[in-house]
Amino acid sequence: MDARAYLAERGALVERALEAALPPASEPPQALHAAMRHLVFPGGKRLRPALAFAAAEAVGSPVDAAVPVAAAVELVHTYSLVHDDLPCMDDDAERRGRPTVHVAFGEATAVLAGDALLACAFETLAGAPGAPGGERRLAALRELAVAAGSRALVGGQVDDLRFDAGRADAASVESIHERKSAALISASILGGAWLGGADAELVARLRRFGRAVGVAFQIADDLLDAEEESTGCSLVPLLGPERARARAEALLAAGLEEIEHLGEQAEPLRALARFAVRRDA
Ligand code: GRG
Repeated sequence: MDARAYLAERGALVERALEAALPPASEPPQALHAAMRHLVFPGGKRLRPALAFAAAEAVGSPVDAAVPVAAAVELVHTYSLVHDDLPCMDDDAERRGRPTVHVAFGEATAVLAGDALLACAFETLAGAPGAPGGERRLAALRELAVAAGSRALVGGQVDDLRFDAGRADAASVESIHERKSAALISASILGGAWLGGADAELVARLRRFGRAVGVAFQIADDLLDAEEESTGCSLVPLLGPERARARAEALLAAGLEEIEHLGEQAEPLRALARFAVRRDA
């Protein structure tokens, strides 16, 4: 199973779901809606939606079940990038080769576009009144809310901002990775699993899988940046690239063990996990 082929195969489903979730740029206030769409279209790898689809398939469900969660996790991811690029955070002028949202639309509109993307994610995952899924939809929604909150994404970002490389150890770096990156990756997988009908035991296994793969994904991202002399929150300057790579591989192996029993139907999920950590598929 080739991860890039799977990402391409599921791409149309993600684009349609995101298009349906977001107001058109022609709807007032036009600048806000255009700003919301700016970083969603064209997007990045769409890794998190693909993980949601692959998790639904891994638990024996048709992919369609995961559409609401696939759109919602990409919207939360996009909001976090819009805010992360702001002058008060990383102060980046470009992302994916294009001007960031605050450069294109102004800082105030970028803050508000991020806020609206976050709200739009939960509106999308909740669905219209009477939407199918019931308790399972609520479980997926809760996973996403926890992953986006102060004990995960936002708290991880706060600790990243005040990170002190001189005092850090590997455990504190991984704790930030776990909250800032792995939590949303896990919520993508768990949301797909809940909507796909997984039982509690399988959800627990997928939670451990998602945590391991998510942390390994962030280590891999830091290795790509190859900022050995950087003082940022990264295992690479702390352990050196070889040991950081070995840690990512060990996490990947431990994660894959959790889903070993799932058989052929979990192949896309395994392939995406390897791709997230090695970026070579
Ligand atoms: C400001 C609320 C707030 C949160 C910021 C997500 C985040 C927390 C910061 C973004 C920068 C960062 C290092 C995030 C960790 C996850 C990561 C490596 C994101 C990039 O994900 P990809 O590779 O990006 O999936 P594409 O462009 O493919 O969507």
